[in-house]
Amino acid sequence: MLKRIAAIHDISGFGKCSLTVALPIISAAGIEVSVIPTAVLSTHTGGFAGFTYRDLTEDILPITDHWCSLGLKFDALYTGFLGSFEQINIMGQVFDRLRTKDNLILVDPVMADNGALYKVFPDNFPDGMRKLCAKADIIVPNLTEAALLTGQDYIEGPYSQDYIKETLKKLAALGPRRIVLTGVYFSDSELGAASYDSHTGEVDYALSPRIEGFYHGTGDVFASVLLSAVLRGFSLAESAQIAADFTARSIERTRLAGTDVRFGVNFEEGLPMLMHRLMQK
Ligand code: PXL
Repeated sequence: MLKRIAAIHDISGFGKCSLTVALPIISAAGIEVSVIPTAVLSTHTGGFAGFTYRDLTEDILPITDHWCSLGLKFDALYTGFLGSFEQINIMGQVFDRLRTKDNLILVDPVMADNGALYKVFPDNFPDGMRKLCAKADIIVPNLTEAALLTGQDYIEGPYSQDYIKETLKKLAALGPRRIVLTGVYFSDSELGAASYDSHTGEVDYALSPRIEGFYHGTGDVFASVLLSAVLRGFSLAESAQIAADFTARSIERTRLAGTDVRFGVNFEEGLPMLMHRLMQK
């Protein structure tokens, strides 16, 4: 039966991230996607001056309540960029209303990159995000977000396996059963993710060749593929590898084309291959 995800992120009109990435990827995976927009922006906030920003905090619970009144059920709830600090608490209420005994909650604690909290967020944002992560089944932080969530100092790689394992365990101690940590590398030639299931203790690495440059929206591409693969029945480790490969190929295509790094990655031309890979389950 067709599965259904509720994706709760902003809409950045230009710059391919959040909902403009989640929608096509999840749909291509053969999964229905409903959306709650957290904010509407002209572009994402990463490198464009003068972007517009319409906060939709007040709309989130009324949308959720309308869905509840219709008896809608979701196989997964997927949150990303939240439009305000207040939305963190509201997201907890959304989970309480839409959680069933067997749906999956994936929180991507989008708030930071390259060692720094995004400028649009207040300093206490990580404290709120830590509480939201406690309600999730899977979280997908990058290494900067992991440092903010666990209270560790951010350090640059290459990392040791011990450091990554320790970080994964500290993140699991916040509450979520499964962690997929992105931005992991043990040498300069590769980059990818580490996955951890705190019930089994299993740690796996999903690495792909590293492509130079910092491209926007790649975390959203990764998390959207990861969740799609998990819902299609792949293991967490397999899903992380599928997501790492898809993201790396998208970056490679974009770099070859010489596209402005703020414009997002060319994931679109990878969708046919992704569909093929995901349909094997
Ligand atoms: O890709 C993460 C993201 C999502 N949404 C908005 C952003 C960013 C990262 O900068 O600014 C609005």
